Amino acid sequence: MNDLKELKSWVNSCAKLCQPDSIIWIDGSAEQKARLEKEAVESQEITLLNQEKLPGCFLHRTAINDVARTEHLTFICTRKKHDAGPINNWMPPKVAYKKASAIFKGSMKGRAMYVIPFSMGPVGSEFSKIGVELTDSRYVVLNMLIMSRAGEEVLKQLQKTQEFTKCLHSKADLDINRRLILHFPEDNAIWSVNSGYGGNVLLGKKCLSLRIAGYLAKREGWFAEHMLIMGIEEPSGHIEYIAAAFPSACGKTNLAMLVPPEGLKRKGYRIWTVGDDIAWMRIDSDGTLWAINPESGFFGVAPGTNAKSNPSMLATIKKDTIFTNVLLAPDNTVWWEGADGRTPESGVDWQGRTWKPGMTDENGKPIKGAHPNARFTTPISNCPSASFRLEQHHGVPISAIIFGGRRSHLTPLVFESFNWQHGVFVGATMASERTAAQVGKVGEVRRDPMAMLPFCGYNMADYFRHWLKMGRRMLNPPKIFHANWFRTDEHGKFLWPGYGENLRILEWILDRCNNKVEAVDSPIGYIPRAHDIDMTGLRLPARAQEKLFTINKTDWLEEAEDVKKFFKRFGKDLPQELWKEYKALLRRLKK
Ligand code: GTP
Ligand code: SPV
Ligand code: MN
Repeated sequence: MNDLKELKSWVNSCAKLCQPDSIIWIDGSAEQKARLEKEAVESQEITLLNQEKLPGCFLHRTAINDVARTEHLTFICTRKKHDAGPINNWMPPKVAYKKASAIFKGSMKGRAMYVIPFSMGPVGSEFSKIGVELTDSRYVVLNMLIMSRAGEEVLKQLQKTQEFTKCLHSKADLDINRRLILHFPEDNAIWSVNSGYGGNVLLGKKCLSLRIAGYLAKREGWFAEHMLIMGIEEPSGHIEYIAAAFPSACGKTNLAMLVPPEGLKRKGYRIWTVGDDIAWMRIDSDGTLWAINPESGFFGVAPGTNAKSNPSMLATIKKDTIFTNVLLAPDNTVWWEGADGRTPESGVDWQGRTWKPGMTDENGKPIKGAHPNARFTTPISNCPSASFRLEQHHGVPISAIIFGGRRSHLTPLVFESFNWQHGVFVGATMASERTAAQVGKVGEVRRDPMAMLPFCGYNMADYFRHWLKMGRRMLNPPKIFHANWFRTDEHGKFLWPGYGENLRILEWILDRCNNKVEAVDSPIGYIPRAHDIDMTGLRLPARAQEKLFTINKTDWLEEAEDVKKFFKRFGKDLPQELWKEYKALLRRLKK
């Protein structure tokens, strides 16, 4: 049997660079986890919450300039710049290693280095990939134990497969000026330093499962996507699965565990949550697309999570959960803006300061108790709607793919693409208003193809080509749709109630997949006939439904101009098929 020589020698070389006091291998046992929790409480990395009300729960606060992904400090390091493409930040590997080595040097002094062997996907599944993360943060270890399958069983599997992604992380001194999130797809490696925030440091998540996995997926002929996966069960017991790509903080988690609205209860649907953030999808021998969620936990947005918006998540986070950057209430529980019940009379805010409701800053703006990108890390197995197929190596078959963004104007509630190629165009031309999930100006519309703008580990023109090619390989490709839950009226109010009510739209989508309803032709795709969306029990304000489906040709022509500018950034690399679709759209809009 192989003795994991390569792994051990890599661990040693990293230890030589980072100079930790000790090296601790994470075995995945309950005893070791309890010990780490105890140590992390003692070192004040985390705070023990009210164990009566929140058993197994902890609070963590990040540094105040380390609360979201830092896309401007995230790099794809390929030998050729062209391979990273025009969208990614790029650094030559040699330069990157040299620069980062200087920062990693001695960065773990006085701390332990933890070695976390983890599997993305069920251990041993065809889909799965193994990574090993080295980190000096107990918070990272505790999060990785929730988000991935980690420990000894993974090492056993590694002895068989040999292949793993080398993930090196050090919080160093959390200095934003020396923060780097580096990806080396050609070396199957990730280096992250000077951050302690989620997507920057839980390297199995966006770094491995999207940027590195995407690169592998292109080479090996599969998909690694920023998508939720959910099952919709009809009373007959038949379950249809869908995958949906919405940008960060645009509703994946909420949709993945929706609760059917009152008016549709009579139909007896049941929702099964497979995943809320990442989908790995393969074409099976039956010619259809099958998907797994490589993660085993949710890293969900806290603000706005309440009994109405997401009751399943509320049930999930009652135990075994790590809360990050939320408000600490006087009874040692947690609170955030948009939580249920009464606002606590006081508390400690996400920055560790005394907080009272109604406090304002020097500009008169309310001071928030929780950061807008405050999150919780919680095991999927706690979720009442967790799919019974989570551990199945085969995944679930996908009937529909939904792209979507946060657009207060322009895009209708839902439309369907004419075919796969047009669907790829719809995904490639997606745009969305920025949220608090990444550092930058909230609200600004930016193009975010397939919700992968910050997560594509190679040249995005090749990514589009890969999408087109995969479609040609499928006997039975999923139908592609576009949804927008966020359109507003002239007063800025949401036109659509969203959340559970979104099931009404999913129902139409599935009816379309099963050829049960006709649709109306429009310049941008097929849209529903008004009576085909079941509105039982839902009364929208006058004309809201009409406004939700308005397609304003002038606005769309303006949008097309922006698409053209975006496409031009790829030069001659952009697949001709997408230009063809672009021209066809213009023709339809001008007709
Ligand atoms: P990431 O974890 O960052 O990838 O985000 P996500 O796509 O999983 O987003 P999430 O479901 O956490 O939702 C983000 C925000 O959008 C929350 O504040 C939600 O309350 C809000 N939201 C989700 N679904 C809807 C919806 O259908 N309508 C409206 N108006 N808001 C929604
Ligand atoms: C996102 O930003 O899309 C997230 C959170 O899901 S993070 O893990 O930070 O990427
Ligand atoms: Mn996400």
